[in-house]
Amino acid sequence: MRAAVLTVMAGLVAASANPIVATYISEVSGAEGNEFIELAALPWPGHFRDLRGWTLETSTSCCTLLCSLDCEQLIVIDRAVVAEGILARGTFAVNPDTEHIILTDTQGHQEEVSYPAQVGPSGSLAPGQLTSACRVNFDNFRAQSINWYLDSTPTPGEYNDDYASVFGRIRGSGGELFGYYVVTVSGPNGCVYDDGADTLTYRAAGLNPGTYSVDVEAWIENVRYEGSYPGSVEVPYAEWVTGIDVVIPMTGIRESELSIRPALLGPGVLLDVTGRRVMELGPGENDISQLQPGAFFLRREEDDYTHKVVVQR
Ligand SMILES: [Ca+2]
Ligand SMILES: [Ca+2]
Repeated sequence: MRAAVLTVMAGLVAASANPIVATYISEVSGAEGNEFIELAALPWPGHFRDLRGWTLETSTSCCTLLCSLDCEQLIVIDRAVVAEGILARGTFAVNPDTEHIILTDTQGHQEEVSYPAQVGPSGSLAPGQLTSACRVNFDNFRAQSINWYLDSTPTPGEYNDDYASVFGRIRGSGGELFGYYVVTVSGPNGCVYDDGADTLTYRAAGLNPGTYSVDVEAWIENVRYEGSYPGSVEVPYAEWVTGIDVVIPMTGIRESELSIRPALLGPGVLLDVTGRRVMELGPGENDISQLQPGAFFLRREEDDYTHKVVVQR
């Protein structure tokens, strides 16, 4: 077994793990008479965010937000609320077929969405008159899925729903169960991930219709294996495609990395994937021998700077 020690450096850090990407623009509709932009704090909707003073620009309008996102809340900005000066003040308009939206926080950080360029890498997807562009932003442990899909039944004020998902089982060629795996489902209309620890089944959620390939990286102890679903997977609109099982050849590569895939930051806390506080972290080495293998988040409390780590044994 590897050393179960997590080293926390004082100050900033090693950029070897990707930071979690937080997003706020959740859904966009340019349908005439029903234009709206939905805001949600993703991938953790429990996260409070004060949006007052943030600006929301489109190609033909600009408004300043007057609201905050409370726990699990979604906020809908439309012409009516802007006209009444309730949640925002200024102007508001969204085009259906081509648009560039910029959300700017009070520090000047910007989140941008443009369609059709961004909503589907094929460059052919725009929400149009009858659909909305919806974002999925799930943090699946090490593998964060951020993707856009088109939804024919918009959900202003509710979580986005009609994306497609791919389900299956991950096993070794001798029936082996992997300690940890990451599944990647990718194609011209998007890419999503799932991962799992000590389980056979995966669900990769958040897809547009289209043709996808399914690839897997998997580990038993510190040996890494790779496999793919043979052939491509046809994904219909808003459906669950099941039985996409991947059998992985048991020819692996022994990894020499540390058992913690590291993102080292200043003193903070270790959270589990539900956001529950697992332990306080001090500078230097922290004994994590009591932790089960899996994914955790290191969070520096003073500014919520967060990195994912994966504990493997
Ligand atoms: Ca829907
Ligand atoms: Ca929605």
